[in-house]
Amino acid sequence: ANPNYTYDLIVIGGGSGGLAAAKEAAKHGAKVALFDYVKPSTQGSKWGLGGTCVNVGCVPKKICHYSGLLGHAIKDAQALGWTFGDPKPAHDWEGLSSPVRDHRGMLNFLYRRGLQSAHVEYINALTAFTGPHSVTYLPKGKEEGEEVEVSAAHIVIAVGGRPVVPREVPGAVEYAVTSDDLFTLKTPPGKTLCVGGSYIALECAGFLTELGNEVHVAVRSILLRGFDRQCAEKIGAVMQEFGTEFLYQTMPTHIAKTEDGRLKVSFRHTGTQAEHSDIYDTVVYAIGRNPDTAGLNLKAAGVALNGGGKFVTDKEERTNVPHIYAVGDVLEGKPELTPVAIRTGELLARRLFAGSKKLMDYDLVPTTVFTPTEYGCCGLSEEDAVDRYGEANVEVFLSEFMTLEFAATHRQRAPKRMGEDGMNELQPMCLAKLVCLKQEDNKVVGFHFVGPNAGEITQGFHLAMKLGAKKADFDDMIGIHPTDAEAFASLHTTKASGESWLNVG
Ligand code: FAD
Ligand code: NA7
Repeated sequence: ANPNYTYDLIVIGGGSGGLAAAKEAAKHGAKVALFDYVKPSTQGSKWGLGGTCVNVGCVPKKICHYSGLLGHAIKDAQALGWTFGDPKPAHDWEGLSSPVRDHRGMLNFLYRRGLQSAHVEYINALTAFTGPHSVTYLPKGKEEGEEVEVSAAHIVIAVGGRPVVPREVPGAVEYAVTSDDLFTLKTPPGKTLCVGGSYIALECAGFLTELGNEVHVAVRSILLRGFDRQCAEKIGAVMQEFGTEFLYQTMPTHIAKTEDGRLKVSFRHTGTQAEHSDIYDTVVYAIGRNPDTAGLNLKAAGVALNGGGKFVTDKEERTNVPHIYAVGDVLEGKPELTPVAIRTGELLARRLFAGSKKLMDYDLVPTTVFTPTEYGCCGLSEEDAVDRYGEANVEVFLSEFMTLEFAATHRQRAPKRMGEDGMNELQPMCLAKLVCLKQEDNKVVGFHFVGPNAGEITQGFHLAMKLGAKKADFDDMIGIHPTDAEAFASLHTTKASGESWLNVG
């Protein structure tokens, strides 16, 4: 330990990245302090140690997603011989939000204990820089003026981000909730407006629809920007068939409380400028997240931010100040995902305290959008592959099909969608797609799967991609029958052939 400093390492932020860095550093003998403090959301929600993922992100979201899937499974069960007595199956919001709260409480406890057994000093306080090696905080129970200053040889910033609530939309700050509040709302969400067209808006809209709520999604442009267009559109189409209502090119302009306590939302169409309004019980904003860096007093340490409040780091996650590092959602241009934050934090700690040279590899990071029909992907979208390699060098193999189980249960469209085009059964809801590089023997540069359990399926194929799998390797696979993933062993139709890639029956 360096006697000039209180600690070898100070970590600011006890989320995915910060916890991983702190524990790994302590494992290699470093004296570590970790600061974590949660500022209340615009609606006053607060939570414990663990950061976004554990408290208001991946974990509660996945439990809600599972609850939604179970709702659909109950319908399938009835089509396959199950009967349910009286009263009929119905969803009780408190019956979901209460286990979400309990699970989160248990994880908060486990994380606190984990820091204790790793010998990391956990300081539950907001902190800010006072110099290049020092930070200040107000210990619990102390009054203003009794702040304490501590120092470290190295400092890791892992403060993550918070959801954007647009101050320019009157009523949004007062009445709208975000993912910081939604999973533990005290009252059932009821008729809900989700604002935003990406990952979080669609996941929230998806499970709320599956739980039986009327859900509208206001999308200002396109769905899932940055993802493969065909897959993004498939997700939109399938969600719509399940009953989610999309209001495209539409932005809320005003939110007001009605006399009976509901929310009147005024909208404007971004093209025609036409206005309309509707009444909701809940409005959820999911229009992106801002890095939580404004209160860090970075100028005291001389650390620079980009225009969006994020850190531009070198390949060792170093900021412009050599002993100050950043990991997780605060990094410019890196995926905002928990496993990325964790791995980056661990590798950094090993480089600092265990003599490792290994760098974080941000290439081929897999991800999954947990909409009712999930979408998992790894590598390039078709559009990005064409941009990078040229259309002539890209071959796309694909197949659309229906999951056997859903076909057998004759899954139906949402009641209000029935008969619109004379069809009551769902269109094939799975899409398996490989984006390949012709000039490299059809090396797979993009893996995409829309369908049930896409998260589980994509994890394994991520390994194949890391190992440089080619289309011929996929063709050599023996399928596991009957599964959806076996489609990847027999993708014969190319998009360029003009043949139909729809496989029915
Ligand atoms: P965070 O986990 O946000 O932790 C930062 C911590 O620092 C927070 O506790 C914060 O309160 C604290 N802090 C901030 N400022 C200070 C300060 N000055 N002093 C002390 N403490 C401070 N990722 C996935 O991989 N899969 C998913 O399915 C997924 N789903 C998501 C769903 C939702 C709704 C959301 C919002 C996110 C989701 N994510 C998902 C993203 C994932 O949660 C983040 O990428 C991850 O949590 C980032 O970790 P982090 O360490 O950068 O920051
Ligand atoms: P993203 O991925 O940053 O997407 C933001 C979405 O919100 C996107 O569809 C935007 O449309 C839309 N948006 C942005 N600003 C507005 C305003 N002012 N009004 C209406 N709509 C708007 O955010 P998420 O919250 O979904 O996810 C953040 C990360 O957390 C994500 O990377 C996950 O890893 C976890 P656009 O396409 O820009 O027109």
